[in-house]
Amino acid sequence: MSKKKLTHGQLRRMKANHQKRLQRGNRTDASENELQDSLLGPEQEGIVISRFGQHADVETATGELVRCNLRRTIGSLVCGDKVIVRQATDPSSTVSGIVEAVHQRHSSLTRPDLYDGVKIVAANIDQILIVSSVVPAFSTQIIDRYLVAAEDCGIAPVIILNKVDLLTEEQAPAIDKALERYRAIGYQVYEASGQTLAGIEELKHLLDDKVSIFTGQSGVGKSSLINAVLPGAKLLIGDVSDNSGLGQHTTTTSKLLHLPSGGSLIDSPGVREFALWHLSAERVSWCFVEFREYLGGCKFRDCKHLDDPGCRLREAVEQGKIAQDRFNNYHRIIASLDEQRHARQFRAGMDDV
Ligand SMILES: Nc1nc2c(ncn2[C@@H]2O[C@H](COP(=O)(O)OP(=O)(O)O)[C@@H](O)[C@H]2O)c(=O)[nH]1
Ligand SMILES: [Mg+2]
Ligand SMILES: [Zn+2]
Repeated sequence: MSKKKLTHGQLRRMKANHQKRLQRGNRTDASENELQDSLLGPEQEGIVISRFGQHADVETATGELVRCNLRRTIGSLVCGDKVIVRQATDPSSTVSGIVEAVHQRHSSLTRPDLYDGVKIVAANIDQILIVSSVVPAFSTQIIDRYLVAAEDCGIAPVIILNKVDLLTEEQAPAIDKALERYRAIGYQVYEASGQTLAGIEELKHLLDDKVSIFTGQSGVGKSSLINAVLPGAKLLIGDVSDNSGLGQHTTTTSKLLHLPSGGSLIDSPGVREFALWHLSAERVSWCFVEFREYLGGCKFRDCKHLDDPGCRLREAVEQGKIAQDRFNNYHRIIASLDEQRHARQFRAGMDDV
């Protein structure tokens, strides 16, 4: 995104102008960009509903949808961003407005990018709903990866077990135990069915007045749940009966959807899978919330929490204070980071040729 080469001075000035715009609020100022300004209406508050190419669809405070260009001063703009927009007064212009400035984000959902470091996928999200199910198989390994990603972004995760209608008597005890472990470390857990609509009322309340995003493997029923809480959404529902076990990919760009109760949902293909390879082992251990009180207490500063002597984490596992399953998943993630980093270096090396 920030490919243009700017000097520090230019960047500073751009930032200062940007700040001025934000502070100015709704007042218009014709001294700057006079020509264009004469074709633009007053400044209005808005929210980015979707972002694509060089444009953004912005919903104004009065509920109008405006297709906007972006001022050059805007470094990054994503779905969920709160912005200041001005609508074009000339109805014949190709775009109907311009994004003047972006308000500071209270949270950013990010994913690592091979070339650009970390990429922001969506902004101002209050909670990440991690959807799991029994088809595809229930996996704490996958849930823990999503939990790490959510903790890293500082956005509250909530675990949802979908397709409870398919839960068999044999499966139920192990899954109940796993969910209980998550509750014990402070996470909210919901059970629902996008099919029978069990638990949907509770889910609706969870979404009240918040900006939420659904994440989880393909086929767990994210689209079905979104359709259940917001019938007008009409998201396409994939088919997991094919051999790959992967549902159809139906969404191509992130989109913000309003709920009748006042909350919003961001439907985003960018968060199907959270890659974690950009995180250090220390960061991953911190993202396991119940590990935090033991971190820094191991005998060796570079403790790998394996068979290192004096490992406080391992002691906590032995004393039953940390669940063995979570500890195993932690080590699996650490091992996968190394693998992914190697694969990535290899790929990056190939690209250089
Ligand atoms: N039995 C059952 N099937 C469901 C439920 N929710 C979704 N499905 C089915 O699971 C498949 C994948 O659902 P979809 O919403 O497309 O999953 P997504 O890939 O996570 O968006 C579809 O065939 C749905 O009909 C549920 O609660 N119970
Ligand atoms: Mg879907
Ligand atoms: Zn240790």
